[in-house]
Amino acid sequence: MFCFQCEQTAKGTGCEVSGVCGKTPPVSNLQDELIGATIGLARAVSNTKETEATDACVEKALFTTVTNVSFDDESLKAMIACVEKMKTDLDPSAENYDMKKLWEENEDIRSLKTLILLGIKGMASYAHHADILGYKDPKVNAFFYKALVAVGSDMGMDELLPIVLETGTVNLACMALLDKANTETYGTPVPTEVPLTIEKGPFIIITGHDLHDLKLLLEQTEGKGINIYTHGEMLPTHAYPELKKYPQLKGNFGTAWQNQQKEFANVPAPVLFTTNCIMPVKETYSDRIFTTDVVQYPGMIHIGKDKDFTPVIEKSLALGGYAEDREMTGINGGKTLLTGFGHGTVLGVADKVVAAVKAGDIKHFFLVGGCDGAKTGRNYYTEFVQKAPEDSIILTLACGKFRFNDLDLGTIGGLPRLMDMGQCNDAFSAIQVAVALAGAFECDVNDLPLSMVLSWYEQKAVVILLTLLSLGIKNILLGPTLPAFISPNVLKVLVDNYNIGPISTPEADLAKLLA
Ligand code: FSO
Ligand code: SF4
Repeated sequence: MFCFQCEQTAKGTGCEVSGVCGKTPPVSNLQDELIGATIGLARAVSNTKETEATDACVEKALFTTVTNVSFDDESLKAMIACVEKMKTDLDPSAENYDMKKLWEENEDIRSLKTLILLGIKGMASYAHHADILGYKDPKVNAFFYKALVAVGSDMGMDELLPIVLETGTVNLACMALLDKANTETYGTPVPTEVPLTIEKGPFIIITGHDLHDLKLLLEQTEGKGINIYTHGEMLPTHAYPELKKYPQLKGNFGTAWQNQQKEFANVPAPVLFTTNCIMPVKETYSDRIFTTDVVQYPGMIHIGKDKDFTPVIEKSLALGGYAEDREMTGINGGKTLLTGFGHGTVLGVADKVVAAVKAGDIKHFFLVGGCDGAKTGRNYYTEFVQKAPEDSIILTLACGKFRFNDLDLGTIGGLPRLMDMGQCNDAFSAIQVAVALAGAFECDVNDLPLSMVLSWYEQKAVVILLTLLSLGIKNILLGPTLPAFISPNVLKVLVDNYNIGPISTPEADLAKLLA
């Protein structure tokens, strides 16, 4: 096996014996085979024509190979067979691609092709969520084929580089599509305080990014005496009017994905995984894990397309939950979390924000966002937020925020200093706010008192980074380490053009960014 797609890759260079994430060599090889077959399908489509079925298939295949999504060889084999059949039906002469060729390529070509491939994996997850709600953008789907064909091609650096940036540009359209899908379906998020106390009685924990699964679970648990708690990236769903109206949507359980093996260990409730970030399931809680959609783990009960959550509901009732209310806290001891500051809310008070900047009450904005992960160096983000000056606003998103989202940072001019914009895909909101601020101050986004301090773990973060670069955003700080798939020459291009750099210490970075 060879895989270097995520931040925790072995030795910072690549997993070759087994995955640090728990991915076994057979699963890794099947995932490569699936991508190779999907490139074959993309070739077939480019010789013929795409269909709704090929679009959905490509999205699903790409999403399935994102880190911490599927550990299940049987479902991967079934997916490969399905992609193969679809390809053969369209154009039997189209050849699959051998991913070994990619891993053995010249390091700069490999680096650029990997950026494209990982970018479309992340983007495919967003396209898939939008698709579930009935929203599609043909430009996004067309790009998946183009990008896949490029990964399997003999293109050189000059041809690949523009496709890397195009990946970012198309992902902006894809995140906009998902934003539209989510807000048109569930309403514009409103600022919402989310309790961390788990009330007594049966409950279900739901994690991942899929709002539609949560909605269906809320419908199916109505009047059953079961409470629902979000986990991880599901936290921002509390802010959507059409979801928060359900009285049994009570609060949030636990922190970010990398703590699940500890946090799920003694909980008298089932956990439903709707998207990624499932870790190898420990025996202590394996009877309580349920998966749905692309998430698959051998031996766990998988809820199929019918979305009948009865097994989860029955498990919850059988386990019964806690006998008394259980007060829980965030990492820093906070008892509640605040979310719901999407572009709708923040731009709704834009005049207030602009006035506070003009009056000198707000001197700087920081976007501290991205994924969480297991590395100890990630304390950087907590310290950064704690040490940021009191006249600064912190915007955040994705699961990295669990390091600091229970901190009370106070307010400026009636606005909370720490504003959670939502899931990783809500980077769209951050971009909207940045563009609006640049408009209000009649300057370039790079001339705003705004700094981006990002954390990455997997492929969605990769594609968001490409989007920011495609918008010409400079001076991004990235941590906890730079990706293994960025070759020295490609890094030089990124540094020369965008001045991207690694995080150092909170003190030094704050001094640099505020200078
Ligand atoms: Fe976190 Fe996982 Fe949203 Fe990622 S839950 S690490 S960037 O999947 O997707 O932020
Ligand atoms: Fe290693 Fe990450 Fe790939 Fe898992 S996803 S095999 S940890 S590089």
